[in-house]
Amino acid sequence: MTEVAERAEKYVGRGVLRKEDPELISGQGRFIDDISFPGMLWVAVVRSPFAHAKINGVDTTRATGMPGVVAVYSGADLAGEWAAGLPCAWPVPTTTFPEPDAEDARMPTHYPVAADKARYAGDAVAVVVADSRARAKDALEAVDVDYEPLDPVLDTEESLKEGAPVIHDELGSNDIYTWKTGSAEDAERVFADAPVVVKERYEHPRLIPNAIEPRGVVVDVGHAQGDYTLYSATQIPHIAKVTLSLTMGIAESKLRVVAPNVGGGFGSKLNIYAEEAVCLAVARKLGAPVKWIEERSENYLATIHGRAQTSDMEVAATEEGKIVGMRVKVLADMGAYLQLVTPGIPILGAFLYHGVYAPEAYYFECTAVLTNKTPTDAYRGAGRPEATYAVERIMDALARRLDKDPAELRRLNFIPPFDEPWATPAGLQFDSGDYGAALDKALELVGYDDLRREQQQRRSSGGTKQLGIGISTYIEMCGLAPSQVLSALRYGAGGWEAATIRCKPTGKIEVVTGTTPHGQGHVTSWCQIVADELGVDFDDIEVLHGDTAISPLGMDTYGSRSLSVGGVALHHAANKIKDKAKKIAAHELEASEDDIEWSDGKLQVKGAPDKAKTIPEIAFSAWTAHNLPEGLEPGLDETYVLDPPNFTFPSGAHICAVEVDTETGVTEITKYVAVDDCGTIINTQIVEGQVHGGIAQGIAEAMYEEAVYDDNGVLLTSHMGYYRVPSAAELPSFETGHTVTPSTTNPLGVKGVGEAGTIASPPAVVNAVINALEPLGITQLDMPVTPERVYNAIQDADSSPGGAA
Ligand code: MCN
Repeated sequence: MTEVAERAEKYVGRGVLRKEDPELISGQGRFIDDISFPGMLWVAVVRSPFAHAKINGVDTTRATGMPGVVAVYSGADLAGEWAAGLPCAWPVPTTTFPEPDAEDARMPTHYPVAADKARYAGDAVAVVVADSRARAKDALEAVDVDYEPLDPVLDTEESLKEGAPVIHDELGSNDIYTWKTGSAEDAERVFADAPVVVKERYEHPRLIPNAIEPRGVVVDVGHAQGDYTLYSATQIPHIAKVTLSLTMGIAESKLRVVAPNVGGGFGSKLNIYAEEAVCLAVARKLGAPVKWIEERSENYLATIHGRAQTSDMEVAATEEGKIVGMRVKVLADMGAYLQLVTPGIPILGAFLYHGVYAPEAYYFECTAVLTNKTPTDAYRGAGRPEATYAVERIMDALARRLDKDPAELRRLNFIPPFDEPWATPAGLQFDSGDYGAALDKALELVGYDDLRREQQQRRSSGGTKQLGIGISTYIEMCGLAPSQVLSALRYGAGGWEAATIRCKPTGKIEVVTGTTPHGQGHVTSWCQIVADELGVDFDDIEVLHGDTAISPLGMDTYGSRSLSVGGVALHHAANKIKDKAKKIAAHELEASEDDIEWSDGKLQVKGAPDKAKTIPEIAFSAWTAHNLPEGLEPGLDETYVLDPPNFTFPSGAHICAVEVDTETGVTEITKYVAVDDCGTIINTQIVEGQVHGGIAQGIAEAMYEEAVYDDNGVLLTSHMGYYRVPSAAELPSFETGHTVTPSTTNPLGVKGVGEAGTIASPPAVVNAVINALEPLGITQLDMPVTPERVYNAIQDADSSPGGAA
């Protein structure tokens, strides 16, 4: 087990208030729409109203003549601007992991503006450039696109059938890959012999990410010709710089990418979008700064969607409920194009469909398929909510089948507590865990026994408000890193992260991080780590990020990786600072290096506390360089680039209690308890906020949200009036608790927390609703469990042969 670093613990572990907030809550933040340049032009995008249509021609004459319009470009006009299509960095091959691949991934080219065919309603087909936003928008309707509508294919199973409309002609069919892991044969054997087998199909609805700030892009043209600064509401300025250089044929040295304040992303801004390339192309063509700001309804069409997977999940068990096998077949809707990591999303769940249990046989298979809908990609949790939902739903189904208490069934099957890496049936090494401890704590917090008693009373009284209790004991895999493992999964980038600490002669500390926070509070957390590690004042530390000119090295923020990779890199950089500072302290204090120790935030001669140097004192000496040890470089700046040895595996237990009105189908959450284990906690308040936000998003998924299309592939839930994003008023108070099993992967013992709530909560809610309705014979409901869906299920159950009527 890695030793957890010893620290003074002055800031770490406390709920220090976020340094970021005064600026943000007093309107001083600088978001993308706050950025403008003299002579700036506005870009607006013409989007296809058809889900699938041939483009026979684009007549720009009328639009070009409109007031203020500077240029109008069709896809064909811009074709010469692209050195390559938009990037897809995760070409998951058709293979059985971890064997070498048999066939390469089938990757359609995705040009930023479609020239031949529109492939989803919302696909960019032309671009207007004008001297104001309003004039650019006005001219959109004057662009005459000659569409020839084609039959769309909207359903994944239909899309795989022989004779289905082909979305990308060059591929010849719509299947992208079938990727497998585990042993189908072992699973077959175990399932054939098992006395109890439960199989269910779970539909994971297509979701629309709703960051407070939609996307936006500003491109400034530099003084030197061919020199561009791209400001984008993005989570990934570093990845954008590399990939957009390739798409645009711009040398990396000529492209600076800045993510200013970003109003949330939730994975949807972990992408490279058409509009980023379009704005660069227009700025290059016209030699002027340009700006594009996404409208909310555009956001619904043209920003990636999430989830959209069907899982056929099976569990095999003994009569006593001991699980012996788990297998799942997933059908994943990629949408019309492969965005940055679209194909890889189901693979992020592939290793977790057995949850916190240890079946002897495990098999996962996923087929990824194109449809004429908005592309899907990473949305908070990305693959892991799908896995968790399936395994935690089937645990309840198994409990029902065996007439066992769902908490007891889980306890019977937990992987026992461990603090050494544990080899999973799916081929990973979980870092550490104590799943029973989290469940016990959650059961106690929620008052499980009392709730079950109340449930029995309500059931016997036959009232119309039935109580349901739902449990979710989840595990997730985050801290996306070890580059070698990512490479085995065919991920197209590394998983390392960089941190630089500069100790300035003034006593101030500059931290440069390669992570790109957009709501996660890295500035505060990173200051806590550095303040404790270097014994410096929290307020003397400044954290710089989100600008490739200032922070050239980085892999950005997603996959709840920032603390366990970027924060740990910072810890290592601080150690490098201390190592160098020790040499200078020893020299100045005329002691041997071996006699210098780090104590109470200072470097001091062992046993002589009055003979000590602080980091700011040494930083000044290192800057003047008047009296440094022979051969030592001046300055006290260090960089550490970390590629950790493993992912981290946060876990926990969430329990939801609901009251379902059997006359109306309305569900009210009466209690929600979350016990999360994210290893050592740096900032208790930030963790609390992350968990709260995550649970809110998971409840939204379970009860409210779903992207719905009509038969022609037109998005019906096209704005917030139709797509129901719950507000605080619809959500209960959450009761939270923690267990701490430090990660064995990193010296801080930390695991990620940014997605935990979203991953854990949907099965807790749906299990609770089904549990409430069990006496009516209802054992299956898909998300979202809206009043209408619940009401209809009750009506169907009433009229069925075994129904209550
Ligand atoms: N933290 C901590 N102790 C821990 C774990 C985390 O104090 N043991 C703190 C970290 O220091 C950091 C925050 O919690 O300040 C989140 O850390 P981490 O779990 O490493 O996640 P990331 O910073 O990498 O954030 C990414 C994650 C993802 S993948 C999505 S999606 C998401 C999320 O964070 N999108 C968000 N949280 C979001 N929060 C906001 N406000 N907006 C988004 O778009």
